Amino acid sequence: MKSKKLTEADVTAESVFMLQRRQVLKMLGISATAMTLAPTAQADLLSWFKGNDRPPAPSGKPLEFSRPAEWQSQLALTPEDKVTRYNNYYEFGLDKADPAANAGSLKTDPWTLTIDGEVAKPLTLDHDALTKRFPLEQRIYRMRCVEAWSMVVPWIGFPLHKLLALVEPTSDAKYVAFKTIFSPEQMPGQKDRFIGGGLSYPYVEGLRLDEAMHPLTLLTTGVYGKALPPQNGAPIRLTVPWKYGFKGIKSIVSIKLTRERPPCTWNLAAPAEYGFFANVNPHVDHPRWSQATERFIGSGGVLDVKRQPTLLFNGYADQVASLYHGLNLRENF
Ligand SMILES: Nc1nc2c(c(=O)[nH]1)N[C@H]1C(S)=C(S)[C@@H](COP(=O)(O)O)O[C@H]1N2
Ligand SMILES: [Mo]
Repeated sequence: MKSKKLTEADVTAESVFMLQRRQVLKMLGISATAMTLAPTAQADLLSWFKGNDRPPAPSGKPLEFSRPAEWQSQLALTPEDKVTRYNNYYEFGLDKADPAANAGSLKTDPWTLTIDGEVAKPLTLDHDALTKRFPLEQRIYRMRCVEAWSMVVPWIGFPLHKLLALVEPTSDAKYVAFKTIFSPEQMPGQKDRFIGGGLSYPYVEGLRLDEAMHPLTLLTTGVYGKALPPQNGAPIRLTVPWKYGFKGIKSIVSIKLTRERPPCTWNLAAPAEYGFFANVNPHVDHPRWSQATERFIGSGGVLDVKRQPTLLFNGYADQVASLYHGLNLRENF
């Protein structure tokens, strides 16, 4: 880190923000004059960040769900403790361990999810409706982060197209825009640039309507048989298995059908590095690292690093390649 202050120029990649906790503390420590934080606010942040003594979220309640054969898999699963303890959720800090340590206090019930915009029948769903309005299915999906690690995860949820059918998109609806809850009181990363990695909040994402309607696209309310823990995006998050993980926006409060392509958080932060489509593609490298292979996070210990080839569309090419017929995937990354 050359300068003591993060600037816009530092907002270039997820890996840039993988600062060690002590580096961030150091930055907070030296920032008393550099930053315009009131002394009490800074003390609050320091005590928050030293935390990891906050109570962990209570385990999610067991869900009722089916296991449709077409969505199960013979792939080895990433163990539950890794799925729920190795996370990206910058609203709660930049370290992979931060979300599990810090998201437990996020209040996810009551919750309101609003679906509106270019629709004939806008809808709001409360917390109970999220798991009761549509039958839940377990779907075992590969999950590939743009940082070149991957997991195989047994998600539980319902296909987004069922919800979209209910609200009846108008003929002007071309895209679907998603938004994470904005609650700086509960999310230290939204309150402070250092903790939140310099992203702008609330986190937003978007899909083309045909991508949103695809049978693989899931609104996810659970994992490993139980309601999602907060660090994985409770009470409801998006899962688009053929795209990089950052498209999978967490803790959604708004779904809006739009005419124009909606803004996306990582694309806004670094448009040359994170495209709107973000389809997993071994042939289109990130400007600063190769996407040809990935580190699979399985049941082994830290030394058991399994490198495997990245698959086009993350292994779902036979199901989704037709969505991109005639599109130059190198230009539209
Ligand atoms: N609101 C919000 N959603 C988010 C993120 C985030 O920082 N904030 N991180 C994204 C990234 S980069 C990844 S890889 C996945 C990680 O999901 P997981 O922690 O459940 O594996 O969430 C995505 N959704
Ligand atoms: Mo990611």
